[in-house]
Amino acid sequence: LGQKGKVVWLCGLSGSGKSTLAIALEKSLYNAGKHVYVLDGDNIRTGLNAGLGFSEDDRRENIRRIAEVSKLFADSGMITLNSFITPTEELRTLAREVIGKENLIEIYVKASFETCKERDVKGLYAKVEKGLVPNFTGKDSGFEEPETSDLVIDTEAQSVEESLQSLLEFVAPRVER
Ligand code: GGZ
Repeated sequence: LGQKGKVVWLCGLSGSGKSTLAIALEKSLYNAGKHVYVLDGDNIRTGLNAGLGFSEDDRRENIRRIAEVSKLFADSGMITLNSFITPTEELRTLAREVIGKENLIEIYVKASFETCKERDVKGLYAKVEKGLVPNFTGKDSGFEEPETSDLVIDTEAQSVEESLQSLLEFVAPRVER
């Protein structure tokens, strides 16, 4: 039908602000009349990817399925906002290859491990400190800083409002059709 959606992919550490920004962006784009949908751990790891954990292989399968699903969403005309750590260049390349660079906007939501740990919105970093979370990203599982993102949002340097503003300014003109 010639419909073309887009995939906006937010990567970054747990607690960096990805989901907060994805949900705020969803609201703004929805209010502008766009068909938009957020995929994150809450609706993916509980359903489609229940059973996948945080080993290297599981993360790869997690990202692969998410990329395939968001490609279908994009084909249906949806703007999909993906909020996943996507910790390595290998995984980001995988997503790029599945979705196609022309349909993908890659955004790095940047905040240091220390900052995320201080925020500890969900109390997860406290559990990590107690040794209760194996393979935690930034601790005993790696995070490679993306170097080819289309946009970097520094949530340490900017407030949520400022971050959303820069995100919206960048994304809005790129999802016009
Ligand atoms: C990283 C973990 C882990 C481990 C549970 N490492 O901030 P959250 O809590 O609500 O979201 C994080 C989510 C990360 O899943 P992703 O699918 O985005 O990861 S990946 O892209 O690497 O596949 C975090 C929670 O799951 N969580 N255990 N060990 N994050």
